[in-house]
Amino acid sequence: MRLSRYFLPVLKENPSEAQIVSHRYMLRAGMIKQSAAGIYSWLPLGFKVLKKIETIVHEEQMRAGHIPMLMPTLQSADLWKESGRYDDYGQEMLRISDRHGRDMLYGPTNEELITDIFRSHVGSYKDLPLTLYHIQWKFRDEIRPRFGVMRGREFYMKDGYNFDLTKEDALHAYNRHLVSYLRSYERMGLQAIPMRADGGPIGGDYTHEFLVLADTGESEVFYDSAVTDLTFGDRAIDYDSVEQCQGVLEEFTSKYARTDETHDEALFNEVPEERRRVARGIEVGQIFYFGTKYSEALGANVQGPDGKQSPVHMGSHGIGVSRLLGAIIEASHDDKGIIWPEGVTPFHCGLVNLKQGDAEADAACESLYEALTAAGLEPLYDDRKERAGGKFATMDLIGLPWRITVGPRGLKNGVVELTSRRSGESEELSPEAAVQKIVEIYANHQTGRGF
Ligand code: 5CA
Repeated sequence: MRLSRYFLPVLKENPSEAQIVSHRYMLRAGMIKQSAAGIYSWLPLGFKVLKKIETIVHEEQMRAGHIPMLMPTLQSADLWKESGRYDDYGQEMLRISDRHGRDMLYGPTNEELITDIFRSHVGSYKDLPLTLYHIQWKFRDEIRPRFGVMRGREFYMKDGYNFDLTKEDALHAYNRHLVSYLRSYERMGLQAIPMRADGGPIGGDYTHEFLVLADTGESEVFYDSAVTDLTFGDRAIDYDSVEQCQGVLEEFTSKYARTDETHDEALFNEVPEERRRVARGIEVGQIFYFGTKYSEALGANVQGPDGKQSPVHMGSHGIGVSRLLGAIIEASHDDKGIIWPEGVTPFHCGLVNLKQGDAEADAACESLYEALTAAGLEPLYDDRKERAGGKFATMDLIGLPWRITVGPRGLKNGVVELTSRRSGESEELSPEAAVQKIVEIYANHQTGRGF
């Protein structure tokens, strides 16, 4: 993409409404624009990162054997009346009536709708196990929408639902989700720690939240610092193996890590004092096992091998896709702007022409642009007639992890400059070697595809 043809409305001033750094940088980097409290338009740069995160989530869900689909944002209230949650959900639910006076709602989550789909089409254990998921906009009329996409009213969420014959099978589905979530967050360059949590309006008493540690997080968390040493890495996993998935769950949840809702001071005190941590975290996902809560309420039964009918065991599993942009920025930035991890960066590298209009510099940039594109990478070429300082400031703000700088002086010696946004270090390389290095860096990252 050539910056002269892109739509990147960066702001020079700090927007006064933004209280935390991710919100500030998302506005300043022209990623989002507020449309109403807690509701945003996703401008091209923000949309690009959103789609990369979404792709990673899809890839990891499908890898775990979960099946993508799509349910609507607007739902009829009837199913919610059947489950009893229409009255229970409270003011967070946006209630609408259509022209015929029928009660509708903008879905805050989809347990009822998916259970209805299940009961309409599945009646036998032979069709199980089954996990269906979608990535769709949700609406929760939060009392205090704030911090930009972190606590929106309209937000983008992956929600998945498992259907199993027995509690044991449903717990395997739970563990599968835990593993796939660890993989997903790591691909986004994040450490998200599973912590025992509370079921809230979804229900169930077996649930973990995934938290990214950050001072600006809304949750208070208590943990054994040893949990921060755990990484999933690129180990192989067989999602059908009950033992392997259970093993990962045990490895990642046996140390003390809880949100304030489930915090137990006596248990916490058993952690060696030097490893006890009280901090804040951003909740980027939650998994639930709630048994037969919805299947009983909505009559979703399956016939077992013994011919008996019983309510199907379920859980639901969410990832805050739009919130993740904020969480990643909170975890990865400096005072100049965002520092995108390679896995989610909107463009793989920036290309800065220090002297636009200089025949040699222009030609070198064009050929770098072509070489990077031919290698399957997406460069963002700043081809505007701007001062170098302004170009660098924009690149630093939008946070592409790598930048190639091209100028007449370097070209005389046959070199361009390759700079890491994270370390700030630069090296001089031939244009071919710079391309090669970027190609190698991305060969080691499973980047989410975007568009
Ligand atoms: N049905 C279940 C699991 S699919 C569910 O709704 N879980 S949830 O309530 O925990 O939401 C899942 C994730 O969505 C949360 O972990 C959080 O990351 C994200 N989320 C929830 N509320 C908001 C909000 N107001 N703004 C942005 N993201 C949110």
